[in-house]
Amino acid sequence: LERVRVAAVDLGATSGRVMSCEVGRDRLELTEIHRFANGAHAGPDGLVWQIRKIHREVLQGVSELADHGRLDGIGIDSWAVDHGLLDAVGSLLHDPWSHRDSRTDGIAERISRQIGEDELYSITGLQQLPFNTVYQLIASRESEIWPQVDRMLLLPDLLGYWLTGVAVAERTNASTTQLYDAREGEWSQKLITALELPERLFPPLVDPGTRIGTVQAGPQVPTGLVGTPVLSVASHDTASAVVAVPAQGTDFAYISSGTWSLVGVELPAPVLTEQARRADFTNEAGLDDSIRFLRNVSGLWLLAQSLETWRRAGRGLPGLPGLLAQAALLPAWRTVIDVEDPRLIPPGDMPSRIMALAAEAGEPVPETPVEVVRTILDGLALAYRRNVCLAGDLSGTEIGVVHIVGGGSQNTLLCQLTADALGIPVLAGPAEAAALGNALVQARALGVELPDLAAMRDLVARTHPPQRYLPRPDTGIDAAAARLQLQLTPA
Ligand code: LFR
Repeated sequence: LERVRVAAVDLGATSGRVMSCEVGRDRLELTEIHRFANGAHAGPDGLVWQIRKIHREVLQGVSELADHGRLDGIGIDSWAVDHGLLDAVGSLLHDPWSHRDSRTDGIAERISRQIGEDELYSITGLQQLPFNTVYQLIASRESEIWPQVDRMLLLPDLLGYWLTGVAVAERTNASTTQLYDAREGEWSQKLITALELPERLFPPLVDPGTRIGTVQAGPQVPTGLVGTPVLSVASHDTASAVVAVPAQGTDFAYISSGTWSLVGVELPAPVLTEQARRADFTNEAGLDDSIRFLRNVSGLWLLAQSLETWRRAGRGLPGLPGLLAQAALLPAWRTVIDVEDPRLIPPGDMPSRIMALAAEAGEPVPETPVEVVRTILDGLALAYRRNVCLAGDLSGTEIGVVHIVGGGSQNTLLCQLTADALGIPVLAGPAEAAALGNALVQARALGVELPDLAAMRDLVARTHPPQRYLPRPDTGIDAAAARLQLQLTPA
């Protein structure tokens, strides 16, 4: 096929979307078909995703797309780590828990002591996030559903299973579980055995671009969809976003900026050194055996939760664009906080937590909403600087330019502050990089001539040229970065 029309289903923690994408050698056109709000729901036993509702929304969007023309394939990507637990006949036993739930508190420490931090890192090469799939599975072992659990499916694989009846584990997302051997590219039998997890939990791995099956008839499935091919994509949203970074050359770092920010570089092989472990960098699988060497450093979640807090308190504020416009007028780096502090992970009153962090660090406490917004953006830009520099140093990569993709690429203040903080150009966009990366991988699998990542990126750059931000001089960045460093290395 020279030109295809595919459904790119991109599920984010705050919104899900079904996009139609036409892809050819010189064409990459994205149209939003259906968008719906998403968010974790506080259930009786924790924060969960209403996955059946998500499934319905996906079906609605995809069938709308199928009603209006040929549909060559469906691909699904979502945030990583979270998963459904199925029994032996394939029924979902519980709504998937959210990684922001507190049930994993303390588990990472326990498992690290049992296995050894070095050993864990030398196998998986993963950042120690408290919510990694492995820690969630250990938490689930204590729940009453555990005796019935037969299989674990990451969210895009679960939705793919519901569409096709075929259960697989797509590689890029499997690599975020901390049960995947980064060097071997296989589930880590060693860890699975050491943790006494049943082997049957883990489905066979597939690469992005594998045809999983076709849509099967079912009570909720519109007949027009039956028979449509379902393809695996780089189903970790970050992996799909990295595919669509419009980079030319290899001297670039990327920031996939959404609910979370993922900051790093692309490498041919994992970096599993002691320094990388201490810096807590992750080695996740990317397209075509590439490695995403990056750190998860919080993100627009901080803004979203702040807005939510102010809305609930009934504060009559201008919308986000208004707040950002006012925040842009404030001096840079007046308050420096560490946005990676784990206390900012759970949902809740983010402005108060941010004020408390500032007070604790001896920084001026932001008082108005505009000041809080500015503190968040300044903090994100500083975290971006720190982690881009670390990614370069730890991997021996010379970085000349930083690409910001995802929703954060539309935040002009954040992009400008990032350029200022790093002292190198920032290229911003596309905002819908994950959906584009999803569609590109499907297109290649369906026969469009896009031999490698370079060809895919070139097509993105030609069709979605990024916006350029140049660093402004004399913003006082070095002093601010030194204050952050002080907070990160307590005496
Ligand atoms: C981004 C993301 C990150 C992952 C976090 C939790 O949407 O997928 O890469 O660390 O969500 O799954």
